[in-house]
Amino acid sequence: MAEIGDIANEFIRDEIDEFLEKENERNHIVELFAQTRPLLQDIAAALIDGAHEEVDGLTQQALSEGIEALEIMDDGLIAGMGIVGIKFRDNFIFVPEVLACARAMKAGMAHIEPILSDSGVEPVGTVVMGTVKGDLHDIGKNLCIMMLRGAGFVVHDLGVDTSEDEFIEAIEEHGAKLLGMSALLTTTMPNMGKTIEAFIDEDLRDDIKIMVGGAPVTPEFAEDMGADGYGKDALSCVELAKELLSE
Ligand code: B12
Repeated sequence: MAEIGDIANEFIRDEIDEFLEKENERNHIVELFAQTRPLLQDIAAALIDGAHEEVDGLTQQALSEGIEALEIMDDGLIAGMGIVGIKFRDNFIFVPEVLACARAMKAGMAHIEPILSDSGVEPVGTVVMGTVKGDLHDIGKNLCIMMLRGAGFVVHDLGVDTSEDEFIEAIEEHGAKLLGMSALLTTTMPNMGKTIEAFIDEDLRDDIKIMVGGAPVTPEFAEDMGADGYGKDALSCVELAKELLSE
């Protein structure tokens, strides 16, 4: 078993020491980083620090040194985001810090995505995501999208205040088999149900899977409105997406 001392990057070692309290998560992350190239550890560290310009530069450096785009994404960007996700869940950091990290992830992904799409790496699946009609909250949805893209999904982001028709058009246009809806207001949550009804009316409901999420949404509410699944955070969104598309 790897030890924390096997990790070259001091910042990552300190982050693990200070913020990773659950033993199984800690062991998993130590194992992961102990096997990661030092340069990719530096990328993860810069991402956790929200230093987008540094992530941008280091990602380009890693590519120019011949490291595979997929490896940079998995062992640098996604691994770093894993620590960010845990710190956010356990209330060590809050939305502004997560947004800074998301910006850094985006800076790295800007170099990785074109390479992955050119290299014909098959996307894991295609997802249409949006915040429902009347609702302007998009921070959580954007985190989910970022993690989905990081996990290899192609995501068409419809943004906020998305009508039933816009969801239907996007699903048809992109041939997507999975729809994700987000809502943060109790007043807009019912629009998820209305969108599901619109898919039924158009005879399209059986062609797709539907997942929902957002702070006020519960698994019971999701089931009642006829969704196929509910995810409590960005990590479970990725798991759920994989599960629904494999059915
Ligand atoms: C930031 C914020 C805003 C920002 C939004 C900026 C933006 N670009 O998103 C602004 C200032 C615009 C705003 C406006 C309003 N807001 Co506001 N807002 C918040 C706040 C503080 C944080 C929300 C947030 O981003 N959370 C962090 C993210 C990461 O969490 P999340 O969205 O839940 O997402 C996670 C999971 O739920 C899940 N998830 C999310 N979506 C999906 C989708 C799928 C498919 C899956 C699987 C998972 C998933 O994964 C995400 C990542 O882990 C909350 C309070 C709070 N602490 O929650 C109030 C809050 C949501 N807002 C509230 C209100 C009332 C409003 C306003 C009506 C205020 C006003 N009077 O104008 C307006 C409404 C505007 C509109 N029409 O939408 C209330 C809602 C109350 C209610 N029960 O309905 C809250 C709870 C504040 C409160 N305590 O009163 N808001």
